Amino acid sequence: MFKKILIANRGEIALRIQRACREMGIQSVVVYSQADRDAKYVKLADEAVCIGPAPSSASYLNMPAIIATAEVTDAEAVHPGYGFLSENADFAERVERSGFVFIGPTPDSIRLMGDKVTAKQTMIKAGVPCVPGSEGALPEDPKEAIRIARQIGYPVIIKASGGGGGRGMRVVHTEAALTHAVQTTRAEAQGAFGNPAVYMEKFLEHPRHVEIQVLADTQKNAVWLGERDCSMQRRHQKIIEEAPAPGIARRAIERIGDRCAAACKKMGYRGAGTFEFLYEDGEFYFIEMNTRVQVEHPVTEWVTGIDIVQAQIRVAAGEKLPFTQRQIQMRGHAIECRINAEDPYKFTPSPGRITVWHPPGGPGVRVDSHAYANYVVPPNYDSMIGKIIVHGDTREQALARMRTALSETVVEGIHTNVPLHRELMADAKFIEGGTSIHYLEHWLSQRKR
Ligand code: MV4
Repeated sequence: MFKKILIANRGEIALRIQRACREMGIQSVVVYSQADRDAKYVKLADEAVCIGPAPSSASYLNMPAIIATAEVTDAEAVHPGYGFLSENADFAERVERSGFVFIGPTPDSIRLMGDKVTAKQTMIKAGVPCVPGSEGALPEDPKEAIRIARQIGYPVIIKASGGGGGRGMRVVHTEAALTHAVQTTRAEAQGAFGNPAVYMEKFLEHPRHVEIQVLADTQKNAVWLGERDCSMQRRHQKIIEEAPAPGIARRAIERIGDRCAAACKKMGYRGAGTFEFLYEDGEFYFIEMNTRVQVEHPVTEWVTGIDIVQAQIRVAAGEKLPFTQRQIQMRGHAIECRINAEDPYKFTPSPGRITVWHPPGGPGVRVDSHAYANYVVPPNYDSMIGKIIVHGDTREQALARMRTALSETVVEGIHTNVPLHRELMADAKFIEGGTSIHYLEHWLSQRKR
């Protein structure tokens, strides 16, 4: 096992990774920007190195500074967390070329899944069901696009192969609008991703976002750890996630989970990963694969009892997965609320000093946060300051525990979305379960105040 790991991230996930290291008896080094000097994980770290000024481009995205820090501190491996460089194949490659272990998949896997056209082709070959659409990238000839769209049926969606996570997409409802939409998406894709390739899919109008967590080792073992329902989102930012997905038959989930694990084996995938699906009318359709640990990993940890961050570290060190699929049992129900420093009505960021900080506690409550009283939320990064995760024997118990947890939560000095979460935990449709990806935005447009 590694003696020392460098954590190339900030915020709650830096603290989460640090805790995993400590429990495993591994020393950790954190890198931080000038804006994060007073962060909790910096104070708690075995070693901390300032790598640059506040803008991420000069610090958390500064590859030479991060690799140089690994060198001077004698770290053996680099954990990238989520966001920042976590899905940057060139970074993974530079880490490995410099003689360190990248705690994540191989650069080739990251590249394969980062290109959405090759990702989809890989999944089709591996027997993972995908949204009907163009086989590969759309050809230049507009007549071809028209032919494919007729075959699929309108509405269709044009997506940039270099995009993902909601960037570079356009819905098309009529043939009259198709050629222009393809052209514009291509031009935008070239500008934003340096890759003009686009592809076409049938546009699903009211799907849920259901994802499968996987873990794979370097000995071709792969397992899936159940699903998460992440449909409660606004502008592609998830705010509530839960496991299991309410109202979906276990047989259907098992079938898709087994396909995901089989695909990992076929690809020679290593590490943690997430297969994102749209779920509509009883069917799953693969859209993208994420090759990192995700924000919402705790809900899976709680229903499976598996520490995903520790597992990432173990498989990166070459250890075999310590469990087989049969040994993985799902128990109870977990819900996560992301706490953001933002106006709960207008969603404008609300950085600044947290004057009062009372996180919740009690049975079945976990709080992953780097915040504390007097902590100053910097304006330079994502507004998420923590996550409240609850577990119960049933969804009803988990909901009750989340309501209690949110009622105990006090954050003063900045605005947070805690009031929004309180309202949603009392919403009849959310309580019923199974709302689509459009529910929150629709709900917000009808909301009083
Ligand atoms: C779609 C779709 C409907 N039909 N693809 C948005 C993020 C990116 N991961 C894929 N996305 C979508 N792809 C087809 N064929 C609707 C979305 C979508 C969405 C997906 C997941 C979570 C939230 C979403 C919000 C708007 C649109």
